[in-house]
Amino acid sequence: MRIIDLRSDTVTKPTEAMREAMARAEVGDDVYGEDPTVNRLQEMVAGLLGKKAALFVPSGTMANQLAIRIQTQPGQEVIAESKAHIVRYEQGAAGALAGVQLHWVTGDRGIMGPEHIEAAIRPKDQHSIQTALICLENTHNAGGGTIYPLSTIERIRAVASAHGVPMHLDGARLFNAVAATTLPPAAYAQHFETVSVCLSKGLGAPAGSLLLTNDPALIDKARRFRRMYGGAMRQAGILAAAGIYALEHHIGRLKDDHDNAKRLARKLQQIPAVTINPQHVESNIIIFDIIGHRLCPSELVAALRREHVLINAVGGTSFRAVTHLDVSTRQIDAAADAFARILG
Ligand code: TLP
Repeated sequence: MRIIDLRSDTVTKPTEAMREAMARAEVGDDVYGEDPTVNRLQEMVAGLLGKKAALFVPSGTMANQLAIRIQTQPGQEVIAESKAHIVRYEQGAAGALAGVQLHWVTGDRGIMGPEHIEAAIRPKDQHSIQTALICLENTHNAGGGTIYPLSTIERIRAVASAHGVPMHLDGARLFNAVAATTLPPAAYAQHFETVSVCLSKGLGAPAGSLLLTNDPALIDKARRFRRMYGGAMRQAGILAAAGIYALEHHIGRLKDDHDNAKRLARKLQQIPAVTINPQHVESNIIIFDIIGHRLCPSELVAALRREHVLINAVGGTSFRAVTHLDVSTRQIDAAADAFARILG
């Protein structure tokens, strides 16, 4: 039986058509700026997000870390939500590589309000550490794929501008927010000095992310640090071609993943041991709790694996399932049946 892999949308494999686009890609040495396919991808994404410049990098983590490195000085502070990817899943890179301290703010399912940000910005006095950057994540992964209301971003932006603090958007899944709201990506991106987007989540490319900004000096700086961090690639056009294909063919279908996520959430809600509010499922990520079951989280994950369903335990009683282009609606129903058999 085929595995139903709901651990992440990062597990998606390139389609035949994407592989063909990769095989056909015109390439050159991107360290010399001579890979035409990388250049085309960078222009395409900059255009989509309404930014002047883009830099192709191997991963979302690198894009986020470059954004932090180029906009801060060691000893400064970066505001981020307490469950943000930058806080939880980047191996402390902001401290290790940029020498900054992260100031965690707890949001509501990952979404911070302007009042939280106002309270977290440090006074500009001799004693206080200085706030150098504010990071938002949209959609918010550990918050359960939550989408920042544009009005909240606008109000946070107003606070940031009043204090002269730049903003970075971890937009690893920005296109999921775009698919869910039908807002253009630039409507979000306009409020941030830097934005990172990923091609290897729901868009289905095998690797690659971009860092975007309007400031050519920031992109030059990012290019140097990309080299320092080991992320300068050569004939990267093969990967960029997958990204171009993904952007041309896979944005529209993200809505199917959101429908599948809602469907799974509604089915999980029928199981008494599961705590979930399907209304909280806004995109392709489902976070739910299993409380008081005889199996501990690792045993539950193992039991589901025996039924060919893969999910992640994400701490305490919480679990995460993520829908994506390699999971059909029929497989969602089969996964829900497996949950019911094990937990019922
Ligand atoms: N997220 C991965 C894991 O690292 C947790 C996943 O399975 O969801 N920003 C956000 C919001 C992300 O969710 C991720 C990956 C990244 C950045 C980093 O992307 P990569 O894995 O390309 O470094």
